[in-house]
Order: sequence, then structure tokens, then C-alpha cells
Amino acid sequence: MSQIYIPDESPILSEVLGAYDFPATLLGAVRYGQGHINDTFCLVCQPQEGDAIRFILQGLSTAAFPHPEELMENFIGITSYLRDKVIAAGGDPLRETLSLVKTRDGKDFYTDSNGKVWRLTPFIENTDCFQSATPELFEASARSFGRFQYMLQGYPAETLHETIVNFHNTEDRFAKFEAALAADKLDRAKDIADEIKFVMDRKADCSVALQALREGKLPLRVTHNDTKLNNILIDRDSHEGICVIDLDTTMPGLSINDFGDSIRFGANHSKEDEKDLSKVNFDIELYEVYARGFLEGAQGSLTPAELEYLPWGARLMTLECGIRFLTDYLDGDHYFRIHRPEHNLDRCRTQFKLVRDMEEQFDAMAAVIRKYAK
Ligand code: ADP
Ligand code: GN1
Ligand code: MG
Repeated sequence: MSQIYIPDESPILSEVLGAYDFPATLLGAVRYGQGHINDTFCLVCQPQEGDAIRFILQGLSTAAFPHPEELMENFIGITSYLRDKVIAAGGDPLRETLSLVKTRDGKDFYTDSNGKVWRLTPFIENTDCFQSATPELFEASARSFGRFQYMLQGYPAETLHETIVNFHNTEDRFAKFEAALAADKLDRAKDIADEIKFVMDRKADCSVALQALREGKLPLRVTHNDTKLNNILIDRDSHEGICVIDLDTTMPGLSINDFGDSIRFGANHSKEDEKDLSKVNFDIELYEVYARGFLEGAQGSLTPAELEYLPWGARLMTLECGIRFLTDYLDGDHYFRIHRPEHNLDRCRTQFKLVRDMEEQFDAMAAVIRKYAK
């Protein structure tokens, strides 16, 4: 193992890599991707002849996922179900859904000596993963996320574990924010009065989707719940979304949240952590492109009430995400990986700017949905 490259900050990798048999000489592991939660590495194996073979190795975040074994059970159930659907449609199951490489002793994942769970998946080659996209690529991602939900319509939702309890319970997110504010562990509240007021002024909004669920207006479905553009792999040849990834939060949820989280991340021209807020603007044209693609992918499966609440999905996912970043900032940055001291505060501010923009353009957002709803 000594000649294999392993990043200094992750010495545990040598133990984890030892749990797997690789098909060719393993050259090493490098940190990979821009996810905020899991520890993701790309592994490269070099056969004597031919192209390198790559894998994605992921250590599941212990801060985010208290029951990783249950999460892996969901992962296996969902990917097996999708594999059958892809095969039935004449597609390539090795490219159109994720699959697992087994450990030397035939297990689906490895638990390291610190108790952290790791999984190994083949790298899906000839794809790109984008942090921002052209309208065409954004629409392609929308079709894929809409289709993902459509394909999972018949999945036995009751068999799925809730990997993060109350994940998109915006009322609960508000309550957790209030608790973090009351604790104010690091004495940070004194400098963020504007952000605190922004959240407090929107307490009633946090109940809009949940109230519609309680009243039976919105159905629970199997949803992805983390539909960022960078959770989809785009095929380099067809420029279509080929594989929906990051299935760790796929569980019963609201369709409007899958729509909304994509809008939050992709219907603007700035980074999620842009410091210059003058560059952060909600783009209703990108919103329209996404709405068209998502509804095409969902193939008429959304109810009239779901269609009506789609704009709320966008507003609420953006508000909720901003609240989550702010809560983590108050709490000492334990949940989202940060790369600079005020990173979560910067992320929160971009979300709140987008919420303001959406509030101003809310009627136009509803009109766009009416245009494409059938
Ligand atoms: P996180 O929960 O931390 O966001 P992801 O599962 O989204 O973790 O993975 C992080 C990144 O790794 C993705 O955005 C993507 O770039 C890349 N990735 C993950 N799985 C694969 C795969 N099987 N093939 C190619 N790239 C992948
Ligand atoms: C996290 O895992 P990743 O980076 O794709 C988070 C999402 C947030 C997102 C904000 C499990 O997504 O809920 O919306 O960051 N995932 C989890 O960028 O909490
Ligand atoms: Mg991700």
C-alpha cells in the first residue's frame, strides 16, 4: 500500500482501500467534487494496457446521517428498482443509475475503525457535473429530475427509512434556528441582526407547504430532496442528464421541494457562496426553462395543487436553505463543510437575496407554471 497516493488529511483511507479488491494497480485517491456533506474521493486504477479505471469512494457524513446502515438500505433499494426500470426501457443500467462495488468480504459498504461508513461506486465516465449551466443543460437537468420522480412513482415508499428526520420540515428548521440563536454559542448573533430579522419576518411562510400537506392538498411522494444541479451527471455526447446521483436523502417528500431546490441553486448566475450580492439575482428565464423541463420529465404526474404550489417550492427551499446555513453558522459550522470562516454566513446571504427576488416576482413565477401546466 505504501506507494499509493493518499491525501495527508485522510490517513484512514489506507484502511478503507484495504477493504476492497481493485481490478488493476491502484494509483491513489484525490478529493473530488463540490458536495458539502460527504467525504468524496476519486480513485484511479491503471491497468497494464488501456485507459485508467476510476471509482468514487465516499465516506458518509456522521454529522448529517445518524443511521448510515439504513441509508445504505435505501440506496440499494432505490438503485435496484431504477436498474430494472432502465433495463426495461432498453437503457444502460451501469450509466443510468449508481451501483455499488462490494468489499473483499462481499459487503455493500465498509465501516472503518472510527465507525464511519464508506461506499465505492464505479465512476460514470464521459459525463460532466456542473456547478452552473447553460439554459439547455439546465433544462436537461430538469427533465432528469422530473423523470426521476416519475420513475419512482410506484416505489414502496413505506420501506424507505427517513435518513434525516424532518429534513424539509421548514417549521422545524425555523425552530432549530431559534434554538441556535438562543444558545448563540460563539457570540455571533450580535453581528447578524439583519439576517435574524429576515428569518423572523418569514415565520408564517415556513408553514405554507406543510399546511397544504396537513390539509391533504399536497401528496407525499418518493422524492430526491437534494436536487442541486451538481447532483446530476450530464452525458458528454447527448448533453442529456444520464444519472441522478446523491441519493442519500431520497425518501418520502414533496414534489414541489424537488422543483424548488433546483431553482434555488440553478436559476441565477452566481455561486451559492458569492460575497458580492449585486451579482446574485433570481433569473425568471432560467426558472421558466427549468419549469418546462421538469414538467416534461414528470409526464403529467403532478396534481393541480402541486402545480399551483411549485412557485412556493422555490421560495421555501431557498428560504429553508438560507435558514440552515445561518443555523450552522450560529452553531459553529458543524454540518456544512466550510472553506473560510464566514462561509455559511455568505451562503445564507445569497439565499436570502434570492428569496427577496422571488417574492418580488412571485406572480410572474405562477404565470410561468400556468403556461406549461397541462
Ligand atoms: P455530497 O453529498 O457530498 O454532495 P455527492 O454524492 O453529490 O456527495 O458526490 C459529490 C460529487 O462527486 C458529485 O457532485 C459528482 O461530481 C461526483 N460523483 C459522485 N458520484 C459519482 C459517480 N458515480 N461518477 C462520477 N462522479 C460522481
Ligand atoms: C447539501 O450534499 P450536497 O452538497 O449535494 C445538503 C442540501 C443543501 C445543499 C446546499 C444532505 O447538499 O440539503 O441544500 O448542501 N445536503 C444534505 O448546497 O444536507
Ligand atoms: Mg451532492
